[in-house]
Amino acid sequence: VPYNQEKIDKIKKLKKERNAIILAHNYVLGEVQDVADFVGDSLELSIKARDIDEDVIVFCGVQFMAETAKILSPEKTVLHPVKESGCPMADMATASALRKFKKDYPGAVTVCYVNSTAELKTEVDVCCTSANAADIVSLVPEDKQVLFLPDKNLGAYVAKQTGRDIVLWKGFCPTHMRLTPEDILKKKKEYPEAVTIVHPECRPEVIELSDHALSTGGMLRFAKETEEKQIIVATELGIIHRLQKENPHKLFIPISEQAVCMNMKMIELDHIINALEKNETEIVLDRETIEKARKPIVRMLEKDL
Ligand code: CIZ
Ligand code: SF4
Repeated sequence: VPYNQEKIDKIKKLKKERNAIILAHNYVLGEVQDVADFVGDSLELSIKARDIDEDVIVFCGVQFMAETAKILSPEKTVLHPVKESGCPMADMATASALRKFKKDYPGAVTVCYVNSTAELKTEVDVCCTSANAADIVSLVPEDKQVLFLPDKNLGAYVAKQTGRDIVLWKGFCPTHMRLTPEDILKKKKEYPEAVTIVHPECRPEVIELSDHALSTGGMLRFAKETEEKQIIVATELGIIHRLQKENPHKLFIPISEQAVCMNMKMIELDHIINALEKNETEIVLDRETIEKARKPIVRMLEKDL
């Protein structure tokens, strides 16, 4: 019996009482992933949030993810158990700064990584995630300039994949930026047989040294399908929980102990109990923001620019 069985039981009971579903991102604490009804990357979580039947969504991830769930299911109650859990990358691009920036690129198409605020999404043409960024950029007509934000690393990677000339915003993920080529080289030396998978939020020189750049959802699929037995994982450490659970006979080697996003680790079981008992903290967005921010997300989901 897990040491926290009492809390798990309490969450199950509250969930039934409130007709709630728990969604969690691949980076949150293992015990939170285990109590969730669905765990995924941000694209999978968006699709799930759009199609949900329950009245209440408890979103265990960072703020922008809970906002995206609210935008896609505005009639549902969306609870974010620790409201301080934000994404520093999302905060690197404000709507007013983008409005100014766009003036220099009239006619350009703005492609916005979902790791961004709801307010920013009201000012962009289409969203993407790390799982579909190249597909989405490929939908932009060849004669149009692409502005990509907020992540310069994902943007540069997509430019390389698609062969497009992309104007990059200067945002980044502090967690992935901490990972260096030396980290990869060190692990490769220790595990010469291993294959390396990397998140495209990493620096270009880190991606360069890896075998496959994938979203967290892509990493999980890769790990299941590959014949490889040793896999170096260059992304936030929370993903190791599912990788190891779903592939008990393979060895997953975390790139570095530094690869931790503190924001993703804030949510604990007690916060989920509190969220369901006290309705904390409800995501509230005004009608206009929801309507405007919804457009680029729906364009992404329907691949219709
Ligand atoms: O926050 C991140 O870095 C995300 C959304 C990763 C992923 O691939 O799901
Ligand atoms: Fe934001 Fe990076 Fe944390 Fe993802 S891992 S939530 S991009 S800071």
